[in-house]
Amino acid sequence: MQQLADSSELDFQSDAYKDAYSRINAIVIEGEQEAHENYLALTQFLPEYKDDLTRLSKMESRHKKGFEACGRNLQVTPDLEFAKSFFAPLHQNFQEAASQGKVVTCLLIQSLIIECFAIAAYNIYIPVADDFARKITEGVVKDEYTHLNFGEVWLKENFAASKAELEEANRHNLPIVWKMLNQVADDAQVLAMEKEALVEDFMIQYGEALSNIGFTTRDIMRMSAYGLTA
Ligand code: Y39
Ligand code: FE
Ligand code: FE
Ligand code: FE
Repeated sequence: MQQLADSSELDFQSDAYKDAYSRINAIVIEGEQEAHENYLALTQFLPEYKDDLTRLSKMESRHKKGFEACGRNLQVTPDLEFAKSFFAPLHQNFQEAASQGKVVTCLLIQSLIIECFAIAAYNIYIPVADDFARKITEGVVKDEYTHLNFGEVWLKENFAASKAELEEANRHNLPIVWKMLNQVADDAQVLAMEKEALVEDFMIQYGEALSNIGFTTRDIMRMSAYGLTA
């Protein structure tokens, strides 16, 4: 779906824009911080990929710094408390899986679900961003595709042994993503990011990822339907 909102109407300095940005910018900053921590946590389960995961983790720290600069550029103070509560359910599920050594669940949450969410959000944001944030976000989204790819490649190589855990983790975590999207829809709209476009881009990325890993179209349809009514 095309971005329908007219970005030429946006006033990046209006109170309404800055208020919505204080939450969306915080979500992105907190998300990048948690992504940094999540890739570091994964090194303990995948020691043979320690260098790769450390590199991904450092990229996430750079992303965080970039988005902090975007907030400063608009003189917006990010509402980090809101952002922590926004991510809490996914964060808790990741932590719980990590404490049980469930690497497949950790990869599904971070490298598939969160990366696809990030790619969708950044793709939809780029055409309606201010010039400063657009340049930063264009650089970041390229990295996010490589993070998604890391998860896809590992899960594809370990598909048979991972399939049941992936389906279970999808069932528990996909509904949370729809709730998160609903929570952020009004603020996203103020930034000229349409909820329908976010949902569509997420579904395309996530469906393609599941397909690359080895799921059939039938599996993907079934798995994608979880929590759509959330
Ligand atoms: O891997 C990453 O860098 C992901 C952590 C970043 C998450 C970004 C979450 C974006 C949601 C924004 C919602 C705006 C509508
Ligand atoms: Fe990132
Ligand atoms: Fe934490
Ligand atoms: Fe990432």
